[in-house]
Order: sequence, then C-alpha cells, then structure tokens
Amino acid sequence: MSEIEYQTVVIAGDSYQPDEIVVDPGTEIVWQNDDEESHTVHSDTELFNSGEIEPGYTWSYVFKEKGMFNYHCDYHSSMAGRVVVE
Ligand SMILES: [Cu+2]
Repeated sequence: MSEIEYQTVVIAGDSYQPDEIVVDPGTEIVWQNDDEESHTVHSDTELFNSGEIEPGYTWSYVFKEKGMFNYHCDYHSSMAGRVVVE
C-alpha cells in the first residue's frame, strides 16, 4: 500500500511559492490561491491546465511521470513555475 503524497504551492503576490518544487513520482501538488486575484496553472506543453483559480480556491494535479514540467499563468506573463519529478 502506498499513500499519495501531497505538496502545496501557494500562489501569492503574483508568484508561485516555491516557484520550483522537486517531488517523487505519484505526488499530488495542490496549488492554493491565497492571492486577491485569479490565476492559472498552465503547463507550457499543455500537459495540464487548471483554468481560472479564483482567490481562496485550490487546484491539484498528480505527477506520475518523471520529468521537468514548466508552467505559467495565463493572466500574468511574469508568473512561471516548475515541477521536477525525479
Ligand atoms: Cu496570475
């Protein structure tokens, strides 16, 4: 039996915190929007796309495969993050 591991990335101040996170395969990452405006978590390769995450809401994705996954916010061009699965 294996448990799903969770990691949280907080969205605040127009940034992903942390902006790079290293996890084991099978980890579920929860993005928590603590900001006062909406954001998205959109894979640069279209692997995943949260759509709009409103303030106070979360969105999550399970990373099953190893690799480096860059993502960005569709609303703020300065916002970028990366998930490294190894
Ligand atoms: Cu944003």
